[in-house]
Order: sequence, then C-alpha cells, then structure tokens
Amino acid sequence: MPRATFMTDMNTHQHHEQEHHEHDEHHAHDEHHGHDEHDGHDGHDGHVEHHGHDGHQGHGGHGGHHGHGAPQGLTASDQGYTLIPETVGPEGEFTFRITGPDGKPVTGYEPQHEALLHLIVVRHDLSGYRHVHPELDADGTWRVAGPFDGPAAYHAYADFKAVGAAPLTLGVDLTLPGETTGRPLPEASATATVDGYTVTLTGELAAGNGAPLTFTVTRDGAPVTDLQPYLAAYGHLVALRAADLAYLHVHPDGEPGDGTTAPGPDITFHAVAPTAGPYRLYLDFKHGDAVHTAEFTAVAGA
Ligand SMILES: [Cu+2]
Repeated sequence: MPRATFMTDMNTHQHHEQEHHEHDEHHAHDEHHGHDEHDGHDGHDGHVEHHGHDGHQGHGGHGGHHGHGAPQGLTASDQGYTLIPETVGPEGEFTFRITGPDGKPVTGYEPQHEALLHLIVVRHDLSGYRHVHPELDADGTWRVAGPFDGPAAYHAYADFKAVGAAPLTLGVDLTLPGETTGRPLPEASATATVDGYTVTLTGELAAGNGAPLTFTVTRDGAPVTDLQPYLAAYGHLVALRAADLAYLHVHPDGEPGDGTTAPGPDITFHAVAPTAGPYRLYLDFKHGDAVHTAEFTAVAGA
C-alpha cells in the first residue's frame, strides 16, 4: 500500500478565500464501474493512503436524467475516469490526477461556473470541511495548498467535467497518519454561527422528496441583505450523508440577476435526501469579500 509520510505542519489552516462556485448539475450514472484499489504508487515520498470503494448504494436506477438526490462521490472510478491521489507535501499540499478512458491523465476540462475542478475535503467525522479549487499542471496533475485539518481519515471529492464527458464527482479516502481525536457529529440544530454571523435553517430534509431549505443570514441581529454572489449564486450548499459520506448536489432556487432573487438575508436551496437519517450541511456564502461556511446537522425524516 502507499505509505504516507506527511506528519507535520497540519495545524495552520486559514479559510481559503478563493472564489467558491455553484456547482453544475451532475448527471446520474447509468452503470456501475469497478472501484479499483489504487495501489502501485510505492516509491514516492509523501503518499497518502487511499482505498477503493466497493458496494455503494444509490448509483443505480438514475440513468438518463439529472441525478437530483443521487449520491455521488463514493467511487474513485466511474465512466472510465479514475481519481488517483498522488502526494501530500510538507505544507499539506495535495496533488492528484484523474485518468480517462484511455488510462492517461486527463488534461482537458470544461469549467463549471469558472472553476475547472471543485475539490471538497472532509474528515470522516464530517469536520474539517474544505472547498478549494486546485490548479492544473500541463501534465494533468492537480495541486492545491493545504486542504487538510490535521492527521485524520479524510474523504476527498473531485467535481469536474472532462471535455466531452458528463460531469462527475469522484471520491477517495485519504489517511493522514498521526494522532487524531474523533469529533462527534454535532447534534441537529437549526442555527449555526460562523465568523460573527448567525445562520438559521428553515425547512426539513425528507427522504426521497425534494424539500426547500432556506438559510437566513444575520449579523449582530440584523439581516444581511448584501450577500456577494459566487458567480452564479448567493450560496453554495454541499450535503453529506453521515452514514457513508455520500455527496449530494444541492441547487439554489434562483440566482443573482434573475430579477427575483435577493442578495440575502434568505438563501433557498432545493435538496433531496436519498434516505432517512442524519446529514451534514455546509453552506458557503460570501460577505465582506470573505467566504464563510456555516455547518448544520440535519436529520431527514422517513
Ligand atoms: Cu468549487
């Protein structure tokens, strides 16, 4: 197995104030492909451990239409594309490649809301969420500075669209060895605070049914009415299923400039939870030229 040697300097993590982007709709996957173990990377320093995934639910039966509610991000390989982690550098830099149906690293990507690839990294305990935008080398290597929050088991999701292919979200497990303490999933709450903002969630996830989720952003008790767009939205929401870290795409209702969508204090999304149970929601919003992430635990009813 690949072996990680990266151990140091994992404790300084600024929030990356890169542009965050609303993600495109992603197509569901018609077929299951094998989920290969990505062995064979010995001999490189700084490898992170990564494992293939078998036996995932939720990819069947959604062919031919947009996969609202279809979990993604659990498989390292799909539709001929494979996410291959490479190295973690001394400052936590993470590099990876995506190989295509010809087995070679993909170098041609189509931007989705102006980012060629969206990378989500989260610890298995659902803490340490990061949403970053790696840079692509000419040889197909993606690299990004320090998306990790200390030694822990992680799941990384790459959300991209290769030229000529459907949008995909591939995922891999990564382990950064070292002493780590699990962080319990916070209890379900309709209120989150971040960076001096209070965000209140209205609406409930319901298994198998679309439900509106509205987040209301206030600061010092006053509604925030001048949210800044991320290209196509006033907020970016990722929902992860706590049981297995399945990645749900969630789409905003309305967008900046459509004549009806106000820049706060409310941001409304349409979410479908595939199954009942707990989810962790991560809302990125931009205000004061900084990106803030409000996190919620929400339980989908049956
Ligand atoms: Cu992104």
